[in-house]
Amino acid sequence: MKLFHAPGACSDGIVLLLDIIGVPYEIHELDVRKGDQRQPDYLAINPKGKVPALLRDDGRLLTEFPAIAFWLARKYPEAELLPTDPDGEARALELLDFIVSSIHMRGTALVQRPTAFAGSPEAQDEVKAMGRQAIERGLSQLDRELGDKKFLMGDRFSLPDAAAYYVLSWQPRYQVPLGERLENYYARLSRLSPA
Ligand SMILES: N[C@@H](CCC(=O)N[C@@H](CS)C(=O)NCC(=O)O)C(=O)O
Repeated sequence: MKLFHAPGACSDGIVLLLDIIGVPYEIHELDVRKGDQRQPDYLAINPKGKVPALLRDDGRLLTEFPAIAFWLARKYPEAELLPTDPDGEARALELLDFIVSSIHMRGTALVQRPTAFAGSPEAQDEVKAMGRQAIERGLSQLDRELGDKKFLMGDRFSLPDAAAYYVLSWQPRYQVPLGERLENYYARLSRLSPA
């Protein structure tokens, strides 16, 4: 299994999952700031030009954080990364999708790369402000979802925590205060990472 990964990107969450599962894997590192993801050799493997992408042992490529995370949880059930009852599974996927689609794609992506969404510097400032608002709303919701639990689904680490791990690790870039509860939660998640 080979993970196409950029350190400091959302693929950090997949690294965390793979390390928790404890399965052997290779890393192919890309420098997304230098534009490795848009080079023809990578586009030939993943035409989306994004990380994470997971090349499975059967030669199939999986992209999109939630799909990779779901596949890993199902492929390695002994790691217990996803509840098996329909209600628990749906709830975990609901949280995972919220973090990736709302906090990352509608929040941090706008703050970190406003040039991808608007042309003029004024419009880019507006995009950044909208992204920051989405992060504020998203983090408040995440804080409510966490409540006094250890992890988002309770006492056990599960898939949505891996997405929360990468999104919270970006806080110095988007500069929205996490608050004490999310700070403690992020510290807990960081202790699970061997990095
Ligand atoms: N929806 C995708 C988002 C992936 C994504 O945006 N990856 C970023 C890194 S966090 C990337 O590859 N950026 C490089 C680029 O857009 O050129 C997923 O869930 O995997």
